[in-house]
Amino acid sequence: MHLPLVLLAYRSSVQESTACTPALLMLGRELRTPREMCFGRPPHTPAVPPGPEYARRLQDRMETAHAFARDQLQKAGIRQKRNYDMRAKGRDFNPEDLVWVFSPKRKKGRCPKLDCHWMSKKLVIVDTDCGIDDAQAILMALAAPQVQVLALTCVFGNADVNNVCQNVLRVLSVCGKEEVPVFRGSRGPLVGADCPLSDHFGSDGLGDVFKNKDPQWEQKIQKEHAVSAMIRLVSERPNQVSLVSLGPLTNLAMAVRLDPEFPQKLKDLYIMGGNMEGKGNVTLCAEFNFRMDPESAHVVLEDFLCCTYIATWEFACRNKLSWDFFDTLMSQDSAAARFMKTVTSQCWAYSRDALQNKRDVFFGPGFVSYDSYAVAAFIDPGLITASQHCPVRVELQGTIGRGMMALDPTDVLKKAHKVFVFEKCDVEKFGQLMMSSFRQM
Ligand SMILES: [Ca+2]
Repeated sequence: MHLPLVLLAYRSSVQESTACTPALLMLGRELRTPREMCFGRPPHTPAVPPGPEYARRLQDRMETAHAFARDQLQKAGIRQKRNYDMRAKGRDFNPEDLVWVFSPKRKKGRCPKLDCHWMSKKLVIVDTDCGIDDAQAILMALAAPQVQVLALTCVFGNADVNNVCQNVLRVLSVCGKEEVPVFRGSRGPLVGADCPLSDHFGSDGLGDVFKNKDPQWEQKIQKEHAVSAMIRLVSERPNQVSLVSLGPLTNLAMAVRLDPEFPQKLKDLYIMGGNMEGKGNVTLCAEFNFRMDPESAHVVLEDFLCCTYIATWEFACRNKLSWDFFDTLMSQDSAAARFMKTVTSQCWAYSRDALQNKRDVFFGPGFVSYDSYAVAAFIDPGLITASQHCPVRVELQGTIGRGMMALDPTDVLKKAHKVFVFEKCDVEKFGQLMMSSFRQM
């Protein structure tokens, strides 16, 4: 007589705890009911005559069954989540993610969840010294439908950090994404300053084309420092947030000094910077982002033991796009394209006069949007078709070598941690991603 009692308890506890329809009672099949619960001694043994005592015992038994059913329901939920995580082909999903469970390709008798490619949004913090190519890279991240930019953290580099903040705000307003928080970070390198700020993209970083400044810009910057914001946002979501670094690595080095666990809490790290062939763009052997703060670059490559991907200067140059592509990109009818056309219009870095700079001398003429490679690799890892997996170290000494990144494929340094140094990318797909990001904004 008490088997129906157990079923009744299941049903009521399901309805109580989930407020779901009786269809959820199907879940009862999932529950593992101990044999003695169904077939053990019924509540009226030893014999109790009908009356208050019998009712009390029955009530006790009901409550035990309720508690058991609730516990089983919780465990079933955890079991289902674990099974999904182990077997599904898609990415992990997190609490509060919205997922679509219907699959038109569903085969009869198979769980639709296991046929779907579940995608939760990829979370990212972009650390930037916002010059023109950063602006383009940020536009790309903001336009990607599967990406959520948690924060933009600013660092000195292409311009003074205050200019960088204003440039980031300008990019956000172009694409109507003012809700993304902007944090001000480091104003200079960890040690000294033996390299002047770049005028590569004009003195303000955006080609010196904007005469009007937003008088309210300072109020739009968050009060919290970029480094503490970075640590907070990542600590709140351990192993879910990627970090893309597009400028000198000062904020990142400070983050690991403040919180040594910070790198382990990151999902992964993408860096635009450094070099792999000893060719430099700012000094003979060093790339700009690393040369602006070699000590920070050193700290990051020694202490960030998370999965790390590096788009070096030579990699970007070797995977350049054509100037014809650039013309098509800029002539699109969108706010982003008009903005980029304006900021590149008077910038010598976007001049096509061949052999005017080191890049053209080494790699021939072409359009290179450096920072976009790091963001693109984050958005679609499939774009990278070849990379080296090896330890790296940044040289701190020397008039020629300071700031240069050295690759160690033969393990001379005996470093346990290896990084991925990009070698080749699918340039056509990269161009398509860039083109579509301009179209959407
Ligand atoms: Ca940059």
